[in-house]
Amino acid sequence: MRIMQAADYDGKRSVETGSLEQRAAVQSILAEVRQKGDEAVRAYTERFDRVRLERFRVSDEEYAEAEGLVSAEVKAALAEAAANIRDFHQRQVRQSWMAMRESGTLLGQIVRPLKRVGLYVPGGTAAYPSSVLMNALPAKIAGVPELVIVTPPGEDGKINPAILVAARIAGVTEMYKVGGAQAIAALTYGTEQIKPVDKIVGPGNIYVALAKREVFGLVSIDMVAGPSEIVVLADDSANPRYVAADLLSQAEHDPMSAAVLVTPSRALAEAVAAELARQLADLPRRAIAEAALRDFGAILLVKDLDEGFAAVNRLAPEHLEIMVENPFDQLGKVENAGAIFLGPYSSEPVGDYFAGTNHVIPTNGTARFSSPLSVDDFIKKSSVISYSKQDLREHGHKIITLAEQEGLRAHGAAIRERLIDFAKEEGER
Ligand code: HSO
Ligand code: ZN
Repeated sequence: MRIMQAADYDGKRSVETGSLEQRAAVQSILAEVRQKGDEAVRAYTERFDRVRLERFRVSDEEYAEAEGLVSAEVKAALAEAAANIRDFHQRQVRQSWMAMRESGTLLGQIVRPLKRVGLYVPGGTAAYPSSVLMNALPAKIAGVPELVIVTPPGEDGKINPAILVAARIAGVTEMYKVGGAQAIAALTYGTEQIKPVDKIVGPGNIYVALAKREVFGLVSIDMVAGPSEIVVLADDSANPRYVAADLLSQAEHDPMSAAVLVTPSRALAEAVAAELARQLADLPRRAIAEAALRDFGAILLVKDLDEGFAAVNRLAPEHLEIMVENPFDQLGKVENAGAIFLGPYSSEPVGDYFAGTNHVIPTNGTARFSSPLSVDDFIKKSSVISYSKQDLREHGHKIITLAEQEGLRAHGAAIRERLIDFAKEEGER
């Protein structure tokens, strides 16, 4: 991998906005499904997934059949991962609150779950059961009563059994064999077989991403996440074998994944470059990882750790590993990073699968202003105002002042109607 100065690497990857043709295709799919419902969904499924389905909903028998197709070992590991994810996300739950003032006024916030959420799960080789858990469990913990999965069927009309098993572990029992932009359309507008949702989450291909962007506003969506990224900040104390292996773990996701080492040590830089070449050799996804390292990977030399943190904060990576002596002493220097892994044993895949933190994390520098998927993404809040007579009597004239300054007479009048009564009561006393 290229070794260069930190200042020469910008790491920005263009956000996929799709070609004109792709956008037009998505728009016409959305319009068709909106007009014709299931009939259009069926036709697109036949065209893109090469299977004709009368009913889209996955049956109880299909869930049961999947159970027999997944090893006990995988099931047990998924179940334990799910328990860890629940544990971590349980701590994010917010309480509704009310605050009463002495004047009798009460203000508060009611926290409620979204009612119905759709989770898109990609098909093919990008069908990750771990991502089903990461998206579904925070929704469940938020208290979302209706959580539905849409996912494209294979040509045999079936769904990857591990996806079904993960869904069952997460407690999702409503699943439809529909993918692509037609699935996003069905979730947005509703069809005879699929009821519309309030929010759509989950990763998908370019058509799914474009469709989500298009329907945003009619429904809510999660972030549109890009290819995975990892930045490792390491000094001489780091093991080059570990560093290289962790870089490769994210490089194998996508030819556009970014894997970057930032280090003040030239010796480590060279050792990691050699390790990368060695470890790449027998990876099944070597071609993908190689392309990612070639086009978006780099080893950045810095003069010291402080310059290293400046580079990290500029990149705002999805995943940051800190492999230096006493990593905790350095934690405060991280301003922008989606997930921070400390020390030699916090390898990134620990977070992808098992620790309990969410693996849906902002990419492409967006950790500057956004956060990993959490329970917050599945709730909404309502403000509650119960104003007391005493407060309105005391402060009403200020509200009238502000309303009149804005030229909004009716606003002022709404307050004045009450103040008139207060004045009358005073007079009667
Ligand atoms: N690292 C990916 C998530 C994932 N890894 C799923 C393995 N499976 C998100 O950045
Ligand atoms: Zn991963």
